[in-house]
Amino acid sequence: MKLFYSNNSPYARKIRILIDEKKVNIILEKVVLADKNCHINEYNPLAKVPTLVANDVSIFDSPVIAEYIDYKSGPFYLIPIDFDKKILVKRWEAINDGLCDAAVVIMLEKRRPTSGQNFDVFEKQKSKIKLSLQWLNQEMEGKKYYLEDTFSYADIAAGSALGFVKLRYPEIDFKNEYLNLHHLYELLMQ
Ligand SMILES: N[C@@H](CCC(=O)N[C@@H](CS)C(=O)NCC(=O)O)C(=O)O
Repeated sequence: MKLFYSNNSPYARKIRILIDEKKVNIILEKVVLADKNCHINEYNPLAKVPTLVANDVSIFDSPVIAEYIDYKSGPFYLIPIDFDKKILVKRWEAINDGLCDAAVVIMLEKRRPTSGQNFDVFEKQKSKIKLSLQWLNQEMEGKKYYLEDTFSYADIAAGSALGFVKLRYPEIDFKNEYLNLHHLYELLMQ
């Protein structure tokens, strides 16, 4: 199996951490998306990372790759088998991925010439980031890890998303504004 990833992609980082935690033997191939010779579209028509190739089949996007890797590499699972618990984890992943989506939109808008930048885009995406962080912080109230105080894929998704938000927006004061997320992040970094 081979995973195509790029350095700063939070979606790919999520998968790389999962691979590490599950000790799965997967070849990692770094791609540079901006490179004209980048051949990721041979494996994924959307030309996005992460993309996993397993038994000559391309698998995407990151939530699907995660399910595949976790399911294929028992005997312990980081995505619960129990349906209701699994939905909680997948919902949590969706918000964390959405957080990254909003941060990426802002990042791309900032790269446009200043005269062409749309203020409304910044406001709309910033609001999504703020509301998502508030929601995640609230969900973590009184918890060590997200699901039943046990490390799971939900925590990997949060760690990757929070790391990306922290990288792009170092001005966000997690300790004062989102204390539960601050604690979770500190724990995960250990
Ligand atoms: N929903 C996708 C998002 C993947 C994604 O957008 N990856 C970015 C890198 S962070 C990418 O490949 N962008 C290239 C492009 O959109 O052309 C997933 O979870 O895998």
